[in-house]
Amino acid sequence: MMISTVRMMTCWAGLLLMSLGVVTGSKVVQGTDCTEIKLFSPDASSGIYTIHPNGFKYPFKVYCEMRNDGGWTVIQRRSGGKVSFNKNWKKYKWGFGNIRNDHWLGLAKIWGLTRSKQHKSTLRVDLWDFEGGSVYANYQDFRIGGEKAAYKLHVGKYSGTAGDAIRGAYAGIDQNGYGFSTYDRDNDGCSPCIFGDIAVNDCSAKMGGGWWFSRCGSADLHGNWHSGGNNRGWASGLHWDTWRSPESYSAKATRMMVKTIEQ
Ligand SMILES: [Ca+2]
Repeated sequence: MMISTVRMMTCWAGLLLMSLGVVTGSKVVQGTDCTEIKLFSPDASSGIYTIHPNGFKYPFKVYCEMRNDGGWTVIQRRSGGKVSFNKNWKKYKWGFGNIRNDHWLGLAKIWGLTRSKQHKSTLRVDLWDFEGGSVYANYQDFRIGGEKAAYKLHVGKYSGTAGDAIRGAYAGIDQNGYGFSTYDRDNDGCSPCIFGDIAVNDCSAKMGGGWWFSRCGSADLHGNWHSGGNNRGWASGLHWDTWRSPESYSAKATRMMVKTIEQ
């Protein structure tokens, strides 16, 4: 009751309360997500903030990328090999790594961020190569289902320069609509898939890390990180195979982030 009253006041007198913050327990909640924080505080700089999505059980910390086109809540970042993404279901559910550096925010939190009927979310995927270049992919209407639906992926219209790897570099491997898989939870589209003379039952084992694997698909940013000069031809890597295909190029760095748009 207390929290919802404060929330309503936050809506009415956003600017003032945003600057003061709303105290719940030991944490100061600064907004429902990074988009809202940026909206109420246009000068807010990129960094760590505590958010509390509407209807979610508890507040949590995130890294906000504050850009001219709005505040983006970072859900994934990779820039090296220190943080392994070869983790089990529980880790992918709750998140791992350090939000200031390489991390996965967690499926439960991403579900909390994208489930509201009051807004739609845009997913932006940034990819950096070892040659100084970068590309991006934007997906409108990004959301994931709850845990009972295996955090099923939904993405809408694609735009960008990286290509639509979620729908795939060729037909029949669309990852849109698939549940999330980890090495201990198989929700992929292979039972088995035949690649040449290899039968694959478990895409997570083949491509590495947890992802919304189909058969298995062209996107997987959660395989093993590979250093420059040693980043081509690996089955497991930071793959976005509509970009730099067909050489199975593993990216130098990646970032996934979400911006919300009120409906
Ligand atoms: Ca399977």
